Amino acid sequence: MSDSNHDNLFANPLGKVPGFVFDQAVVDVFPDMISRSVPGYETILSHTGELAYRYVQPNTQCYDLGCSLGASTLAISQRIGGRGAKIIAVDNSNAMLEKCSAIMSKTKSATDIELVNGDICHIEISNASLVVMNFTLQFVPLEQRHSLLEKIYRGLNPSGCLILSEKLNFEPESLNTLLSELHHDFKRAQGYSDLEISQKRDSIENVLVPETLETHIKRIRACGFQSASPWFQCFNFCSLVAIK
Ligand code: GEK
Repeated sequence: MSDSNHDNLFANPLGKVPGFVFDQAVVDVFPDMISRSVPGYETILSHTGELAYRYVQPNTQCYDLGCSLGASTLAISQRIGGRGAKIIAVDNSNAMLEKCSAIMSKTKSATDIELVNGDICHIEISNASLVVMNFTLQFVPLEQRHSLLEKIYRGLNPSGCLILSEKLNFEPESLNTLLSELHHDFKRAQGYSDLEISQKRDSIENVLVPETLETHIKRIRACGFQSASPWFQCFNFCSLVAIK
């Protein structure tokens, strides 16, 4: 994805900041946007591949839910070649999937990859040894999150693995403020201005709805997973692994 453009979508004053959507303008800058906005993104991607190497079983399916441009799918495919497993990569943004498809057609993969244009709350999940949701559940309406996790649990084979990466909320509010400020310091160090940071925050509010780590773990366990733990955290960004 080296043809990525620089993200300056929020660089000029926008007046009333519109709600964030995954449209063509976002797609055009997406790799730059996510790598300069999510601390630890590259680590999470490469370890998604490592966890795939451990958990993906022959002749099963892997799901990349909210695949965007396929970065997690590619990290998985690089580590599971020759197992006869298939990756099903799902997103409901047409613009994302179109560019994802162009990227996939230029990339050699030893794994069968199917791109699905659909809502992750409505697709079928079956015969899965790995389900990855890297920074996607946070965009799913709160009231649909439990049933989505239940569906993932049902679709996983015994000992199957869920990787869930999310932006987190913290309690009390003073701790939340501290971790948000550390995140904003990170973004400043990545070259974002105060205006870009504050307009992006306004745009994403009510679109990206973070929850606490405790809420995630409680929900995962309530759906039946035998274990769940963060394996990575940087500021208010975390990646969890859960085993059926
Ligand atoms: C990566 N995982 O690079 N159904 C399908 N797709 C959805 C839904 C939904 N209900 N809601 C949101 N999306 C990727 C990054 S980005 C994270 C994931 C971010 C899609 C949305 O269109 C977008 O492509 C993706 O989820 C979230 O590892 O931008 O912060």
